Amino acid sequence: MATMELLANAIRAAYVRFVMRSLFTFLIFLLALGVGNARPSFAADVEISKAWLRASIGQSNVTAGYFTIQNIGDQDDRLLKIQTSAAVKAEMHATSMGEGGMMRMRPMDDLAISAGESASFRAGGDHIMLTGLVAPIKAGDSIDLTLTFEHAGDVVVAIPVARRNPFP
Ligand SMILES: [Cu+2]
Repeated sequence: MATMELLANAIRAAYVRFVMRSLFTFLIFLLALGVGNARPSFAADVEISKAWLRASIGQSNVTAGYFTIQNIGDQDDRLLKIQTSAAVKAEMHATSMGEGGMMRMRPMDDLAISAGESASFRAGGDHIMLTGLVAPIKAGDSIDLTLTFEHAGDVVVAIPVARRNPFP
């Protein structure tokens, strides 16, 4: 009798160990799957370079920023949105020569970057416009921008602030 009970207990214990081990393996499998899926399609597909923000002047609550986006992925992408806690609004602006030689700028809906190509916001041309600065931004500061891409997702870049173009 006692032997039968011991045997039953041993079988039950082995069964519980088996289930626990299977669950654990399954969990690890899920984790690996999730990490494997998340890595390659995000962030790694775009590279930001030559980034800088112009220091704001006096109490002005507006300034501009510039950077180059390299699409190192194998699919075309688009920059859709820019956000920062340093300003109420961060927009992409296109600059063009208007009537009478006046420079004009207008908001862009998005910026396309073909696979393997790059696109730039440059001093004197298209730029990022920050309006409603929370506080003046000074040379030497670093401001985080969150760039939202159609495919690469959200990419956070720390952009240095300078008085004049460090990449002429
Ligand atoms: Cu502008």
